[in-house]
Amino acid sequence: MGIDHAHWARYLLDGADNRSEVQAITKQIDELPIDDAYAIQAALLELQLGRGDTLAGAKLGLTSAAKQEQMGVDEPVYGWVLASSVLTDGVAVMSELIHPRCEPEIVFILGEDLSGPEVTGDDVLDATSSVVGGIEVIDSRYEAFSFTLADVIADNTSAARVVIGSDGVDPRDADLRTLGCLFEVDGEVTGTATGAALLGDPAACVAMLANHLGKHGQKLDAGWLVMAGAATDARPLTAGTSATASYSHLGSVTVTGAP
Ligand code: OOG
Ligand code: MG
Repeated sequence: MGIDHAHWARYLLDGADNRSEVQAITKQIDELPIDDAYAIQAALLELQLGRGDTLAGAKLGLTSAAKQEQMGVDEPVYGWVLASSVLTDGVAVMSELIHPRCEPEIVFILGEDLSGPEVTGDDVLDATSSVVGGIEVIDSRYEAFSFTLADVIADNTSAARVVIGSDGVDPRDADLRTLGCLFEVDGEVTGTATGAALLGDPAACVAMLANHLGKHGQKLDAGWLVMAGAATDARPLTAGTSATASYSHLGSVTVTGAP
């Protein structure tokens, strides 16, 4: 019998809604092929759109060695960003999440559509109206924040919230590979990185995402935001914790864990 995508989508959504972690899917079935994992992700998105949410963009994850090592998964993943998850700088969030973590993100704001299969990093720069700094709050629905590649894909790559800074640059006015980021949690530096930590070039990551979507007959839309993936490892965002990502050219962004 085939894998019931709608069932597992509902299972993950219930975990998020009930704020309770759930057992990894791969602990319950013999095999979860990557195509089925993306089909569960699509079914989950359909449920979320069905109750009134809208798409604000898309994301990559596990595009840096730091993140791949932290999570024990060695391939990039692709997911969706819902409008309800996008926050502006300075807010306190999280009371409704399970075990949130935060991580710095370079965020592309698209001025034009990008549709694969043959999108290049240069095309991404052409289609991008600005690049801004952000912090993503990820929240795996799985027990102990632990998963396989297929599990994390099904779970929409742990997407939960994203805080977007206001100081954008034209992507042609800054070399995104040398763009620097300093990540601090409660005043302690927990990570530093440059854009090149993202598979050599953040724009090439976004091109990979556009090409992945192209294979499924989908595209990145003008007006969307796209996260290229965290360049440092993620840190717990517990109540009262404050995290700041400071970028060269892009200003800084802060998020605080609410009780
Ligand atoms: C998966 C999400 C990865 C990133 O930027 O690498 C991600 C996870 O670590 O839970 O968003
Ligand atoms: Mg991320």
